[in-house]
Amino acid sequence: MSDTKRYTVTAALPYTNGPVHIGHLAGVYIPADIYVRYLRAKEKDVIYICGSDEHGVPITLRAKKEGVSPQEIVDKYNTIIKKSFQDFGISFDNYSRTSSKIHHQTASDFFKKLYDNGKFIEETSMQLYDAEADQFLADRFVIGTCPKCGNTESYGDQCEQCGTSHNATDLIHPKSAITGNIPSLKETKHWYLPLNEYEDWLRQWIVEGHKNDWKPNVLGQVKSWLDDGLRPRAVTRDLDWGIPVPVKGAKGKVLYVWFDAPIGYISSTKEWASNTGKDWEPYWKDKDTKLIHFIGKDNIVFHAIIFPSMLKAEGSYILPENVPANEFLNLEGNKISTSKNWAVWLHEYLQDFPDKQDVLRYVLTANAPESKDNDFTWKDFQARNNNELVAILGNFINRVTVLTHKYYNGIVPKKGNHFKELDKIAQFRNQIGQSIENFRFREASQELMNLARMGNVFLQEQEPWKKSKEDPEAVEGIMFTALQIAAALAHLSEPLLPFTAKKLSHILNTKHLAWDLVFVDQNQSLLEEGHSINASELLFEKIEEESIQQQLDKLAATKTQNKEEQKEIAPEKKVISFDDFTGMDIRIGTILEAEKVAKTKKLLKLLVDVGSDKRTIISGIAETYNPEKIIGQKVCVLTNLAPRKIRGVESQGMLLMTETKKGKLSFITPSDDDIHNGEIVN
Ligand code: B3M
Ligand code: ZN
Repeated sequence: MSDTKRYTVTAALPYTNGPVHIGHLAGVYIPADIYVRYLRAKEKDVIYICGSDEHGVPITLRAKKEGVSPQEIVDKYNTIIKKSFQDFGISFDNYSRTSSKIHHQTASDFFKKLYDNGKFIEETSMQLYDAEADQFLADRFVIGTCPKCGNTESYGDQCEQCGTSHNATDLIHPKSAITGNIPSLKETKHWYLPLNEYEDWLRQWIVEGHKNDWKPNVLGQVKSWLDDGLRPRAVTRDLDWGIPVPVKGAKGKVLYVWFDAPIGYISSTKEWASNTGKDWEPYWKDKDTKLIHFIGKDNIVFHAIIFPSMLKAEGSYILPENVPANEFLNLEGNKISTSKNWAVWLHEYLQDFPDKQDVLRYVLTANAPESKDNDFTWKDFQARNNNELVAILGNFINRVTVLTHKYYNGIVPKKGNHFKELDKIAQFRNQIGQSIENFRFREASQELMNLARMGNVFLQEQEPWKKSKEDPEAVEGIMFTALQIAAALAHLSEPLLPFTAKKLSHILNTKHLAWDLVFVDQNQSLLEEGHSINASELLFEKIEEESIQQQLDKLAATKTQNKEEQKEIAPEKKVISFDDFTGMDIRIGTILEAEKVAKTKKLLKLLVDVGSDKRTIISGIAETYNPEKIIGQKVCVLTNLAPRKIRGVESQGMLLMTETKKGKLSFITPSDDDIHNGEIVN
């Protein structure tokens, strides 16, 4: 750390498809903020870069859902996100937007340079297409089974369950997220980054070069992708929301969001430089600069594999020094979900607890998902506040300041005896610093708390309140020491608890001190004899049952609402015998032909191959499925249902379907492709 000239620290650009929640904070923005605040205290040249990620399918989908334009969506959430970060004290040097002009220009130029230098493969191929929506299906527009882990809700570009990044055509049983249709294939041209050509280099750089300093969860993922082998990845899309592909013959095409978004770090740096009159280039091109990306675990592949390959292909940039990714935070035992509103939203937290930024910071740091997924509970939030912030840190400061006013009218007394606790201040400083440098923020938060604990134990052992009459000189030395510990807490808490540090500095009437100067020895004190402190104030207050209950009630209401939105579970039917069941002949079939039944809304006439024969079945699925889309669909058929005439046509069986509350139907299909027509379901 000592000889590093400069740091460029980035935090993942949040998608502007919703507000920021505690999962984002714990995973990315708080750890990055602690890290840069620490570097600033170390008087390093550091910039903290972020901005809104305003392209990509998540934005388009949200716009469709709310019935407004993508621009309206990004404007709305960019404003909410930016303000909540500010109010929460996340100290970005620059917060930009990927819809900005400077970003469009930077991303365009980047693509153009790679294109001109022959770094892409141009290829026309068959891609998933939703005819009804008139839309190619990539990324989050398509959902299907992950070829690697079997998760049935994988996106086209990435499976959130196993983290694998893939091409949309790799999905098993793909389905359009827009219409629910089974996609067809249509030809289209795209530009691909041949990741396979970077495989050896990546292995060398990461697996060999960073085996000791990258977090095990990051290295593990990277190794597994490299072992599976990398393939060319399309970096363009057929969409109308995004940055137009800046080459001939690319009308209607935009850059893939994961191509443009990380370039957003560069454009945000450029914006910062032009606002501050600085030069952006050393922050991205000087090899004495350390580039550090703070991200969540679902972003690892993009920051450890794809973006570095892009930077390498471009040629003039430095590579990330580290990619400290966190795991996920759950909320009260369930996965945080924007669409299910299962989250603690930052802007709402700030409304409910307007002066408690540091409480949330502390709880999310002390319980950060650094090496495994973790759970946030409101009970734990309350306990950490009441038992640690109030009872340990707040209590120590309160005792010191109240006694200083009582005994000395707020004036720092003489030093007197040199207590060993004074020497520990520098040790604590070093330990907290080491933990932060190693991205162990939980540990740092506990060491800070241990420093306050040491202060409490010291006072408890020395009992100045018992000696104030008979040994005033000893009490001076004790209080002097306690005041130094309090001042050390004011300085060393700044990265972790910036609001508290500010308040405490005000109470102690002391100014910011560089990190390395936080120590006490024979020649230096943090608060000199004769220095006067300000009136004592409480740093933290107890959080009562009532406000915790309010938060729990809010979550309970969300749960109830989500349940109501799902279909109520139908009551169980009456018991049948085993023979009743085996009497039903259910088998696998494939739809060969489908056409609408004239003058009906719901009915399709199907020809289904059930192995033994091909038969006509009339099925009420026309409101969910277009006839041309379901040719080739595998289905389950009840084949021995007595034939019935429907609209003049004999129906010789029934398709098994499930239906959502909203009336959307879905076929029951075998999960393996090598199940053949005629095979029995039992
Ligand atoms: N917008 C964050 C996400 O997955 C994504 C990060 C971009 S960082 C360049 O929500
Ligand atoms: Zn998967």
